[in-house]
Formats: sequence, C-alpha cells, structure tokens
Amino acid sequence: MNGTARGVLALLTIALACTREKSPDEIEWKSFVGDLNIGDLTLAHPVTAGETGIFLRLWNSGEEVDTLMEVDLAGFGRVSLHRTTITDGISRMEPESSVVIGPGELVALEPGGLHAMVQGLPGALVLGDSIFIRLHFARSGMAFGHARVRSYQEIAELFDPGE
Ligand SMILES: [Cu+2]
Repeated sequence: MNGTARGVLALLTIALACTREKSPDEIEWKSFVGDLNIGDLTLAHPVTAGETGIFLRLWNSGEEVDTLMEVDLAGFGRVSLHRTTITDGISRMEPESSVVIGPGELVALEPGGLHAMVQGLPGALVLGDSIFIRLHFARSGMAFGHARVRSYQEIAELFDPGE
C-alpha cells in the first residue's frame, strides 16, 4: 500500500470511529508541542462552587503514541482528569490518570465523556476571557495555551456539531 492509500484508510477509520467528530482540518489548532496539536481550549461558564469543566481537542499528527499526564491553570485551582459514564441511567464521574493519544488520533475532552475539571477556583470567570493553561505530555513535554471561557450553549455547538 502506498502512502496516500494508507493516509486515506487512516482518515476513513477515524471518520467511521467517530462520525460526529470534526476532521483535523476543520479545527483551528492554537497550541503545539512536538507532534501534538491542541485546539478548542475551553473553560465552561458558569463556575459552580469553585468547579467547572475544561474541554479541548488533541490531535497527534506524528507516528509515536503520546500521553496527556496533567493539565493545570498555573496554580489557579486544581485540575484533574475525569471520565463521565452512564450506568443504569445514572451519570458518574471516574478519575482518569492519563489520556493516551495514538499516532494520527484525534481525541476530544468534552462534556459527557472524557474531560478535565478544575476545582477550588478562587473567583468567577468572565465570558470571553482567556485563561492561561498548560498541558503536560509524557513524550512531547509541556504545551502552553489560552482557554476561552465559553457558555454551555457555545460549548454544545463547538463539541457537538450537526446534532
Ligand atoms: Cu468531572
């Protein structure tokens, strides 16, 4: 199989695996480290009891697996990785130690699935503000970016297009 055919096959596989997902060229990638591209960085508004969700997209455009180990807002609250699961109609959040991103893989941290969450925020967030954020990868090291403070309606449009 030549390189083009392999590329097309990889794209088809991604498209079939997550039919609602965008393709990498539909996303505005704003931060980069190594072969990792980071886009749609979001902090959810409003903050409830010092807690809110952190959502983003990751695309590994390289040929080696990498792992998201940690997310932080430079000391602004404490961030942990979670996964929302629904069992017998009850939604629960389980802690996740890390997020693996395979070669060519696009991974979304989004409402209702894998996500990051900040607790202990000292104040309210203002819609439209940008908050400094760091992502720590096992292989590529640290990426820096700014997460936009978005309403849940904007988040639904950004992470659930076409539904
Ligand atoms: Cu959570």
